[in-house]
Amino acid sequence: MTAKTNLTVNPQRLWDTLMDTARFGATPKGGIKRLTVSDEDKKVRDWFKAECEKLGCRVEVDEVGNMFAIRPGKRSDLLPVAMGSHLDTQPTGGKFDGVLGVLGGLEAMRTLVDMGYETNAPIMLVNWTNEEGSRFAPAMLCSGVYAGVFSVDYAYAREDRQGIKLGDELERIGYKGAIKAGAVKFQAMFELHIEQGPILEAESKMIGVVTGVQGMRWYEVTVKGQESHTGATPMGLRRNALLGAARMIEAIHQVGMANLPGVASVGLIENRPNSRNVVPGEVFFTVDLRHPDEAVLDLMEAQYKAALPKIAAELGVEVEEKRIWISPAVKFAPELIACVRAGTEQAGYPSRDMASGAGHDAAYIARVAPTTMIFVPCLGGISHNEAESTTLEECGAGAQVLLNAVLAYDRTLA
Ligand code: HGY
Ligand code: MN
Ligand code: MN
Repeated sequence: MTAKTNLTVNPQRLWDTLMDTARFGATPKGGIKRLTVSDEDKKVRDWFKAECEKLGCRVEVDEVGNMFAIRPGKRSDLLPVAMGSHLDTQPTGGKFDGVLGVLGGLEAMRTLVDMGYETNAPIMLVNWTNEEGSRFAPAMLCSGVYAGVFSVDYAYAREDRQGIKLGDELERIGYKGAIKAGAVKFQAMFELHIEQGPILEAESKMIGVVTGVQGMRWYEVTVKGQESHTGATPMGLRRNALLGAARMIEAIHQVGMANLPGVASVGLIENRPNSRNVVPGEVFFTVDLRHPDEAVLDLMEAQYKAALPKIAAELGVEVEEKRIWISPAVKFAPELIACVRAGTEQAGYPSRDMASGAGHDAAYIARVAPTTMIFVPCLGGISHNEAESTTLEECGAGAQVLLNAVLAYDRTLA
C-alpha cells in the first residue's frame, strides 16, 4: 500500500458527523442530554461501534463499558497508539465536550483508511464510560477503573440520585462487556478536547498544548435541622437547614476567592421537603474544589471543613460531610507533548502551553500509559452548557493536530 505522509483530515465530514450524532439526546435548546448508560448513550454507542467496524476496526468492550476500536498496523507485536475521550454528556451539555475527542479520532481513522496509510503500530480509538460524573459520581469513573484507581465493584455500585446502579444500567443497555478492565492494552493516549475555558479564544490561539490537569476533590454535605410551620414558628426558634446550607455555600465560595486560581463550587442541591410553607429540615449538596497545587488544595479543604460546623452551631443545625473523590494534579508525558508540538507546527497553527481546569479521562490514563491532550477553543469559553459552541475550522484543526501527533509518535516506532 502506498503511504502518503501529509495526510489531511476532512473538517466538513467531521463537522457533519458531530452535528448528525448530536441527535442522540438532542435538547430543544440545541445541546445534548446523553447521561451515562442512558438509552441515548446506548444509541450513540451502537452507532460508534458500527462506524468503527465499517473502517475495519475490531471493537472490544470491557466490563465497565469502555469501548476500544482497534485498526491493525504493520506490526502486531506493537501495542496500539490510542486516541480517546467520552460520548456521555452533562444533563444540559453541549455538542463538543468529549464528543469532539472521540469523533475527531474517528475522523483521523477515516483519513488513514481513505489514504490507505498503514501505521507501524495498531491505532486505537476509545470511548470511556462515565467521564462526566454527573449521573454517577465521581467523574472519570471508568477510565479510573481501567487505571486501577477504582474497583469494578465500586463502579457497579455507584448510584444516581434515583438509586439506580451503574452496573445494572450497563447490563440493561448491553454494554457490560466480557473483557476485564485494564486488559485491553495500549502504549500511549492522545485526547483531543475543547478547552472549556476562555484562554485560547482570548489569545487567538488555535491549539492548546496541554501540560497537565489540576487537582480536583468532591465532597457531599448533609445539613439537618427541623421541619416546621413557616407561619407559626418564630424566627428565633427555627432550625433552618436551608439557611445553614446557604451560609455554607457562601463560605465555600469564599474559599475559592481566597485561593485563586483555585475554584470552589456547589453544583447539586436537594432541599427537603421543598414545600413552600415548611421550614426546610434537611438539605443535601455537593462541593467541588480544584487547584493546580495539591498543598493549596489541602489548605482549601481545611478551610472548607472548618467553616461548616461553625455555621451549623450558630443556627442550631447539624452538618455531616464526607470526601467522595480525590483526583491529584497530573503532569502529561513530555514525549507526547513533543509530538503535539510537532503536529501543531506541521499544521501551522498558533498555539500556547496550558494546564487543564477541567478533569479528563487523560488524567487517570496518565497513570498507566504516556498520555497528553490537545485543546481547541470554544466560543466564550462556555461549556457544560447547551450553548457550547466551536467552529468547523477549530474542530478540523484539532483533528488535524491529533492525527499529526499520533503519526509523529508512530514514526518513532518504525
Ligand atoms: O468535572 C470535570 O471537570 C469533567 O467535566 N468531568
Ligand atoms: Mn469532557
Ligand atoms: Mn465535561
